[in-house]
Amino acid sequence: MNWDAFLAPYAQAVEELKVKLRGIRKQFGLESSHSPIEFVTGRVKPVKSILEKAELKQVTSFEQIENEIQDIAGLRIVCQFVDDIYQVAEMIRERNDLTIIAEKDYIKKNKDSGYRSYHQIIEYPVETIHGKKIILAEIQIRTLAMNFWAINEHSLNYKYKGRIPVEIKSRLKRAAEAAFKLDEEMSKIKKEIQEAQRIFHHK
Ligand code: 0O2
Ligand code: 0O2
Repeated sequence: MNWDAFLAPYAQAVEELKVKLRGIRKQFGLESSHSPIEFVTGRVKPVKSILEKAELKQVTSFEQIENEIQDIAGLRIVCQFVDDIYQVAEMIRERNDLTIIAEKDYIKKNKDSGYRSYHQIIEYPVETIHGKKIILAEIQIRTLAMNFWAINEHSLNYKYKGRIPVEIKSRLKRAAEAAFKLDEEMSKIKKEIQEAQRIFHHK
C-alpha cells in the first residue's frame, strides 16, 4: 500500500464531515436562530507530521498508525461562545453517523502550554469500493479566542521546533489567560450580542 491509498479514506471522511458539520450551521441560519457554530475547517495530517508522530509513539506499520494516530483526519469547529462548545459537543454525541470513543476537555483543565479546546475522538465509517472502512478522526471544538491563541502558538512551535524560549512561553501562558478572560467577558453579554446579530441578520 502507498500513502495516497492509505490516506484516501481519511480525505473522504474529512470532506464528508465538513459538509455535514457546515450543514448544522446552515440549518440554524434557515431557522434564524443563533448558530453555535461559527465555522468549520478540516484537514488530512501531512505525511511528514504523521511520520514524526509515528516515531514519537514508536509505531511503524500502517496498521499501527491507523490505530495509534487518532488525528490523521482532523475537523475543527470554531464557536463564538464557550457555552456553544458544549452545545456542539452534545449535538455530535447524539449523531447516529459516528461513534465517540474518547473526549478530552482541555477547557476546564487547560494544557501546560495554555492550550484550551474540547476534543472528541470519533469512529467514522467510510464507504470504499472494498466495503465499509471505519477510521478514527479528531474533532476539535473551540472558541474564536482559543483558536486565535492556538494558531499563533502552533506557528511559534513550528518556528522553534517545539522548543519555544521560556520568555515567550510565559508570555503565551499570559496570552492564554487573557484569551480566556475575553471569552468570559463576552459570555456575560452573550444575549446582547445575539440580539444585535438577529437584528442584523433580518436586515
Ligand atoms: P462559509 O460560507 O464562509 O462558512 P472547502 O471545503 O474547499 O470549502 P477549504 O478550502 O478546505 O474548504 O478550507 P478550510 O480551511 O477547510 O475552511 C475554510 C472555511 O473556514 C471557509 O468557509 C472560511 O470562511 C472559514 N474560515 C477560516 N478561517 C476563518 C476565520 O478566521 N473566520 C471565519 N469566520 N471563517 C473562517 P467557507 O467554506 O467559505 O464557508
Ligand atoms: P497538528 O496537526 O500539528 O495540530 P495523545 O495521543 O492523546 O497522547 P495527542 O495526539 O498529542 O496525544 O493528543 P492531544 O494532546 O489531545 O493533541 C492533539 C492535537 O491537539 C494536536 O495535534 C494539536 O492540534 C492540538 N494541541 C494539543 N496541544 C496543543 C498545544 O499546546 N498547542 C496547540 N497549538 N495545539 C495543541 P498535533 O499532533 O500537534 O498536530
